[in-house]
Amino acid sequence: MDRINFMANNDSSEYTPAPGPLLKNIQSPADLKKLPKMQLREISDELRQFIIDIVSVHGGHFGASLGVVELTVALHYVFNSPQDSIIWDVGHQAYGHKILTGRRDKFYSNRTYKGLSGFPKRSESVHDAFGVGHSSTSISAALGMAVANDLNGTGDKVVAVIGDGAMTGGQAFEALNNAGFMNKDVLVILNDNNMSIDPNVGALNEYLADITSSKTFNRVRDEIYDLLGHFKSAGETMRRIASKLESAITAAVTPGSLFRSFGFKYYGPVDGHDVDGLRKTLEDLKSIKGPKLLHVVTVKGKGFAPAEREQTKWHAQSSPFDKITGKSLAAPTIKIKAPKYQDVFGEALVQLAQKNEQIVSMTPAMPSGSSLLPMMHAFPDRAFDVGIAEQHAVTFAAGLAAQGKKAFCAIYSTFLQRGFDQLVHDVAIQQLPVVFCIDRAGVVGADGPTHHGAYDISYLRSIPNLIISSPLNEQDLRDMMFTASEYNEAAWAIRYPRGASTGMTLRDNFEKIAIGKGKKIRDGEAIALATFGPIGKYAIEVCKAYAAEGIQVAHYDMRYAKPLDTQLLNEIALKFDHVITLEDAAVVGGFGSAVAEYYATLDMNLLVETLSNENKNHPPRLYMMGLPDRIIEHGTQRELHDEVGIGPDGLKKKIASILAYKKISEFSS
Ligand SMILES: Cc1ncc(C[n+]2csc(CCOP(=O)(O)OP(=O)(O)O)c2C)c(N)n1
Repeated sequence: MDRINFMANNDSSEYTPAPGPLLKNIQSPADLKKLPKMQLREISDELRQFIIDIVSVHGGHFGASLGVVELTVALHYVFNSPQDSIIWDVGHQAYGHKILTGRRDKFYSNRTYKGLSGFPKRSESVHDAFGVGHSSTSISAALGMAVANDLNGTGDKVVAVIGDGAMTGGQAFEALNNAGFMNKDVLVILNDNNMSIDPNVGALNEYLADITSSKTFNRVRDEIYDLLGHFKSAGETMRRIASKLESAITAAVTPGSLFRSFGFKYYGPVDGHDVDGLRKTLEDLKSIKGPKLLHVVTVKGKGFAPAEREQTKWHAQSSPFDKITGKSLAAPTIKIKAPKYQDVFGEALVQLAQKNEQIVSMTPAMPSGSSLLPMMHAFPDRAFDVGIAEQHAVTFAAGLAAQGKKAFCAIYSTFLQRGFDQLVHDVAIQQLPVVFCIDRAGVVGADGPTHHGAYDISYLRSIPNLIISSPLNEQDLRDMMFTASEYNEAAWAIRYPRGASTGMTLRDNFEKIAIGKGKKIRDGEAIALATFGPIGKYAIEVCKAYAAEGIQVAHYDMRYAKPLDTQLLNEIALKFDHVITLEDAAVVGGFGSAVAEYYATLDMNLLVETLSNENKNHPPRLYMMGLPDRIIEHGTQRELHDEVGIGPDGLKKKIASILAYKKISEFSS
């Protein structure tokens, strides 16, 4: 029944901590159901300990899974997966679910190359009802499944587990709106831990906080009930009035009126760490028809003190830590690390904002991840976390730009996918000069296919009034940001990858870089590499290696995918018969495609006539290296680059094969 198909994993540690005595015997939800109710607390404790033990060795998302241990146990105890579908929004909280559904002994491979995915994934297990990674999709998927179950007459149940952060995403509200109206049998569990990755923000968050802290609601409710008590001791008419008044007031002031207005029955808030209470509530809810929302209050990082204290830091851990103190056990590094591209962005933005008071900035829920925090601290009135709301972030930036502000929208490539229409409709058509700082462009590593920033060049390149650039290194990133900050003719997208920059020494000042112009990095003969973005580092490495063997391969850092530096491409076309384009992005519609489009329409004869006296009547043969047209799974960035052949080895091989081909063709001609 399981869809798991693992490849052998030879290189990473396969250490698996010993599971507790109850957990040891659980390979499926059916095994869990064999436990008597009174052992649910014990199994929850064992599950939590197992998550702590294994993540402390192998890393991964952490706080969110600890927070839903009891909910996970209760859900699998009461519902009947896989017939009943449990959909985990985002999915970073589903470690307990994976461990209880047959993947405990493979969990060491979580997020590693060819190992388990860090998110629920349909191809991995029948218990992963729906693939996730981006937030706020669960209610839509649940509604679709509920309608299908209805049409099929199965009577199977559907549950969506969604966090308070994910609930701020517009799609969640679109789905609530539709589900309440369609009156289908869907259970939405709102897992409210008052946290996104960073502290959750927005009016919804305050509404939920009001319910859970009970400050407003409970006080008002208690006072009204006291008052009603007096009425009730009066005569029959007064009692009837009191009763009517009570229901009206109850609807108005008891928690959940927002969800009720969407057509959901609201239950809660309930303690999400009381597994017995959860089990009972879920059993009751199972037989209640129609759209229902259960509001569960949990603590992110529950049961691991450092994670409860510093919830943002412990959202995810990439290196081993002491499972009691939380202290990092990563080997100390002597080498001073190069700053991450996102940190270079964060620092440069503050410096630019100091000089230019029109600069404002926003992030959809990733202030830590995209390093907007320094700007938010330095200029709290000019930097905004808008919640998990990418579409809104883009149009919000456009609104600011319409009023003359220079908006820097810090956004991950993969999440900007959500804002495509806003890019076209609100930014490009109105020619508003928003700067998009597109983080996590290219493969991101362990988060895998839902998070790779593979498509941004392809989806941006077709939009007019938009510059698309990518720096070769952190100095260029700073200078591109500066140039973009002073450019007001159109929007500008600067893409850069996850992780460390080159470590070069940076100038304090900013310098303008020419728009639409690339740069020759190294001269050469016969073969030219035209690279786009920081992946050009592989070209630098490979060209050096070839030079050591006496073979000169030319390298051009093209800097812009739009506008293309056609002058430089002409020069390359005249000089080289073989050109390799290299990018960390989908080849379909990417930078290489842009070059191919240009060369396909290039009139070589005209070019030769005007620029050179060489006898060349065809454009160079083009080799486009980038992400192939298939889903790229998870692994380290380097493993993935190597797998698809765009790492240094792949590049060397490609050059070698061209050299071999040239030799043969020279010989035979
Ligand atoms: C569309 C989208 N934007 C941003 C993210 C990045 N992200 C992953 S988890 C997360 C926080 C989710 O908060 P919540 O739903 O409350 O879950 P919790 O981690 O608190 O359990 C964010 C912003 C994402 N996965 N999807």
